[in-house]
Amino acid sequence: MSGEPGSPGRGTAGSAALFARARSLFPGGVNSPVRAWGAVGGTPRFVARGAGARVWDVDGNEYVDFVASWGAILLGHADPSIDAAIRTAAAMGTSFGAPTPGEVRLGERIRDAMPSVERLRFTSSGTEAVMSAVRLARAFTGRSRIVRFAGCYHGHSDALLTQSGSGVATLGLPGSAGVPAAATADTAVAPYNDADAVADLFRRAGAQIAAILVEPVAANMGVVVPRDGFLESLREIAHRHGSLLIFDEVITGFRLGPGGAEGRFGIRPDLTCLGKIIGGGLPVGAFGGRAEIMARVAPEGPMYQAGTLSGNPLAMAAGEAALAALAGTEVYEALEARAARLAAGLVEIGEGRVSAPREGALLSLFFTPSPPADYDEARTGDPAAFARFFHAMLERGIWLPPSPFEAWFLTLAHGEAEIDAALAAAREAIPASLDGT
Ligand code: KE4
Repeated sequence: MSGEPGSPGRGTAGSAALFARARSLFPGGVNSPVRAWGAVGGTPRFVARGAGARVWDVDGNEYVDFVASWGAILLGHADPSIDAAIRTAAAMGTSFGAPTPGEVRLGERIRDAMPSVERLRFTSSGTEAVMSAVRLARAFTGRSRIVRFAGCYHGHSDALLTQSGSGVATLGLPGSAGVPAAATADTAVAPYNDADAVADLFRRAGAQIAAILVEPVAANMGVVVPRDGFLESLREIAHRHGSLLIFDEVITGFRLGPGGAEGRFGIRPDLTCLGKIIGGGLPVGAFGGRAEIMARVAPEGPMYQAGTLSGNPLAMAAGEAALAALAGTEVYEALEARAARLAAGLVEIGEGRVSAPREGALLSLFFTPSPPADYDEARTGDPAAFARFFHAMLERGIWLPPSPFEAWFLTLAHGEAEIDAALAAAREAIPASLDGT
């Protein structure tokens, strides 16, 4: 096997050569930080193609893929229905800067699936969706303060880049350079799962708080599930103080079930942010909620928000094909059963030295004896052990998210064989990682 270890058989020369070229072009050689493998080291693999649950790198190495475009791919790579939808749409033009029938059809599908989304607007990323929802909450309430949670990640807009998860956590950054103090002065950060801390913030400044912003299942510090009653407490606190509850469902939307976390937990937020799955792998985001709130959005209302490619016809076509394939609960029951088998298998292999928290089909692995309840606990895991684990799995053909602060993403194409392969690799990789070899 030529090149560094970590490639199942065919070496890494092609990825290494591309990475050298990429580093002269892009900061860190990548177009999004987590792809640079900063937390685990080694040469990031360049993907040549994907199909179903698998991807092949440019050297021809095959992997079972648990990144799945960070959750945007739920049907599986190169899904024929999404491929056909994109081709059909592209043949009629790629973008018009005008309304199209596809955005109406996709918007209706989302509204039918998520009752809290009475009206919505599409964007081209999750960051835009959350940034817009925060601005809308401020416009609707006339207040400026936002409460969010350490370790959650809501995209890279200035006001939300403090103690964030995902790539910010992966790089060990407190926030981001270039964000002026004024931009985060109105953002208060509480520990996830700590409703008392939120109640305390509201006791002190409730009349100035526009919204609570939360990932209903945290998936950007690894997976941290909400304690019983946590989300209900947030709903009650916000309502009592005339603030809004915003669910960031960019990851959980259409992953935790046809109604996302809202449907799974039976809690109705005032605003919801979506992304990833609703675009079928193409650039997309959306924010939506109560009609009276959405009426404040321009051109109907005074809160400005816009986007050249918002509602892009190809993204709408891909999203519509994706949601059409997800209609009904059977697909989710099968997906969740496979995620449950994987999580249980990882814990059994770890013999009390690892935890694998899971909600629905969302799971991750921590080198901690019990599942973390918040960001501080999530950071007690041994990063060196995770890095060893990542590469040991990669060598065995399993491509995990290259950070302990991310979720593992299954697709409908992850069948029993893929779960068996992941557990077989883990049976060697977990002990080796724990023993430092
Ligand atoms: P985008 O702007 O990356 O489309 O979405 C931002 C976002 C918003 N809200 C949540 C809950 C999210 O998880 C994200 C983005 N997720 C990360 C993965 N954890 C994107 C991966 C990346 O940054 O490359």
